[in-house]
Amino acid sequence: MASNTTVIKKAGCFFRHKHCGVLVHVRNGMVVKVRGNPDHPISRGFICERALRAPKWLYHKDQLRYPLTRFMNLFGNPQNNMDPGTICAMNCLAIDMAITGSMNFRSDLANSKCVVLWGINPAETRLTRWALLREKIRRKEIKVIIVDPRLTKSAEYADITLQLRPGTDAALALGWVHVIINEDLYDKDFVEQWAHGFEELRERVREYNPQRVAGITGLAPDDIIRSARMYAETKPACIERGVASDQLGFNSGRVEQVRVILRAITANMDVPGGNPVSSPVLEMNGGRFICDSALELTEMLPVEQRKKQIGSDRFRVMSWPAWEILESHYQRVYNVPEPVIHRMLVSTPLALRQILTGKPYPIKSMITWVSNPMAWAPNTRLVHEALTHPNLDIHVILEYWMTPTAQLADYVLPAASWLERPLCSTFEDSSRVVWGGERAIPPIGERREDYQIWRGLGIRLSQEEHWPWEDLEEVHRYRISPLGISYEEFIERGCLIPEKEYRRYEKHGFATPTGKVELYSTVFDELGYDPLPFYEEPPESPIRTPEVFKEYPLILSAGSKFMPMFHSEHRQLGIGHREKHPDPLLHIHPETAQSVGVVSGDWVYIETERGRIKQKALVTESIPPGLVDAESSWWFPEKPDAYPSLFGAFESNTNVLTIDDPDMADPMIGSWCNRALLCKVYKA
Ligand SMILES: Nc1nc2c(c(=O)[nH]1)N[C@H]1C(S)=C(S)[C@@H](COP(=O)(O)OP(=O)(O)OC[C@H]3O[C@@H](n4cnc5c(=O)[nH]c(N)nc54)[C@H](O)[C@@H]3O)O[C@H]1N2
Ligand SMILES: Nc1nc2c(c(=O)[nH]1)N[C@H]1C(S)=C(S)[C@@H](COP(=O)(O)OP(=O)(O)OC[C@H]3O[C@@H](n4cnc5c(=O)[nH]c(N)nc54)[C@H](O)[C@@H]3O)O[C@H]1N2
Ligand SMILES: [Mo]
Repeated sequence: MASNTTVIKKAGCFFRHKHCGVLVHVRNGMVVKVRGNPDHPISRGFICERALRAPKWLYHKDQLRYPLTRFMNLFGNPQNNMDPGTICAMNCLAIDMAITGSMNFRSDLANSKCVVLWGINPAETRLTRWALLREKIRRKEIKVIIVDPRLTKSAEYADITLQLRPGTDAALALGWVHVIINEDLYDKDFVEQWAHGFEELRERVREYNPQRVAGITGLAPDDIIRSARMYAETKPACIERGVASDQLGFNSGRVEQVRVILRAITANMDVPGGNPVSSPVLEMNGGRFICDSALELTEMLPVEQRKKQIGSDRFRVMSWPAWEILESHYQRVYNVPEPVIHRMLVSTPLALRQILTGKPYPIKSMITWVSNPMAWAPNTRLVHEALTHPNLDIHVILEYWMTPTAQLADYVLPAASWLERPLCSTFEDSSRVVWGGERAIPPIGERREDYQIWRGLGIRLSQEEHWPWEDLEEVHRYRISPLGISYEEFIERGCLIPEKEYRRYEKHGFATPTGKVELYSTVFDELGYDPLPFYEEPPESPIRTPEVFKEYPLILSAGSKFMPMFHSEHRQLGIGHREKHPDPLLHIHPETAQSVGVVSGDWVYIETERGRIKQKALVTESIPPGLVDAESSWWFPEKPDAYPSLFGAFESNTNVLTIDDPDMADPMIGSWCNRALLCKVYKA
């Protein structure tokens, strides 16, 4: 091949939680250009600025190319996964599984006539969904209800905007159930045949009348009623959830519980345009695609080892106790060889405390990959203390860059990026679509696929028989082998979208103990939780903690996500993202700004009972008075890596401010509280 020939590789972008199909132009073995793939069935040529700037990102001088030490031996883990999923969607998955035996938090926007954007800002965070929604709005095909304290870009297009007081989501949702039952707007056939505990639910929601809910949420009673009617009467309707309600502490799990109930009683569950029920392992081409669950070998973990999962006896819905109740029902209904997914994640605040105390047993080693806990995890000082504590003998990280977390690790191994490895993803089986893409270039320097590092570890532990595939491409070829298409065809198509069968429950019921959607959850009951949903004030609020409110009179959301950043990534200078968005921003209403003597562009301190950070004020009317929103996960690669700076890890990161007390976490899940906090703001 002539050296100046450009080769085009069909890769799958991995800069966010959706894999757009991209065409990577490679010349002389170098990535020179990335463009959208117009033939990709889902992304259809869409590409965002992050992927456009990928060549600058890939060849940035600070990218890690060589290991910063050698590797060694570890392993042996009772699913002690410290993962942000606890406060990001996987908590909803656990609630959905407990109540319906299936996942239903995803929405079928394409076929829907009414969407509830529940604490989600797709214009900044779900760009392909946003494009689809805009198109449907333009064609007047969809009504839009927004549940968000801020006026986001989507609010311009909304039929009803509900700017509720932060953290009161469960009350609003219960108010909707009240209206829907009271006004006979529920689907009697579905409720009669497929729901368990309707009478108990009716009794419970009696107290959540629109007047009372208006008092809690700060909304007008009429808006609560109108929006409940619109959701219940426009068929089909779906609820598109965002991450804010996953991060409310105490009441988070209850928000999702009521949303499941809403989908069920309006018969929007598992219909086109509603919230499809997904039993991912089943959906994948009838079990013919080899799922993550099948590769994970969850069932091989010895039963006595399960009990050791951190917090398993405490946060029981996202752990083995729930799985053990549900497993036989999954088998009864789905009858597939693989275990059905049921994410079991530990509550990060508990895991960090266990590193420090060594109780109930010591944690001596940690492997971090695709993660920067010094940025994302709650209580940055505690994270720092745990990661530098002598109890933690060894910490290995697989990374692209030196991050504040990598800076504290004993071994830093350079990871191959999405341009240097092939893709075959089902988002850990939470999607029925299988995304695929080829590697654009071989790994640079000594970078390895994350998989190869894990495999190396497995082989050192004499587990050869479980790691027969040498690299990811071999794994991917194996995974699609039962599908009857070649690997090359898979890459060419860019993704596989198996046909969706709706209302499958009509054949075999739901995978719950009653075989129905449990409006009254027998699983929660058995695990020692209230089987019915209820509202509870956030851990910190003008009502629960008026004495704190006196000193910290503003409500803080920490914090909304924004383009072009993805969590703590893309902060390096020289790619173009930081140049566009150089500083961490605090959104503040003009009246609030005036009352604290601040104008746009001022550096301000944001202080809670736990600590203070510095961000730049952005005065805007999109946020209501009394509420401020601070961007999360900030650090500064250009600042000194040495102490006390540590890349500015403590300067502007909202996780210095959030609540990580396990007693204030959601008692079912262990998720902590980043939203609806109390703070004060003053000029720096
Ligand atoms: N650009 C960009 N895109 C991303 C990401 C990123 O970091 N950057 N991250 C990805 C990931 S992992 C996730 S989880 C998603 C998150 O995507 P989103 O769910 O859209 O996340 P947020 O922007 O955090 O929150 C959405 C909205 O919740 C509102 N909100 C705050 N408090 C409350 C409350 O108490 N109740 C309600 N109802 N709403 C509230 C905020 O005002 C905000 O507009 O984005 C994904 N996409
Ligand atoms: N206060 C507050 N905290 C939050 C949130 C919030 O809204 N407020 N949001 C939470 C949410 S929703 C989420 S999802 C989390 C996000 O938290 P994380 O998912 O941990 O995201 P990052 O902190 O950006 O860390 C990702 C790191 O992985 C590296 N990386 C990326 N891809 C790969 C790869 O393929 N291989 C390897 N080895 N490394 C890779 C990147 O360089 C980066 O340093 O943050 C959570 N934390
Ligand atoms: Mo997330």
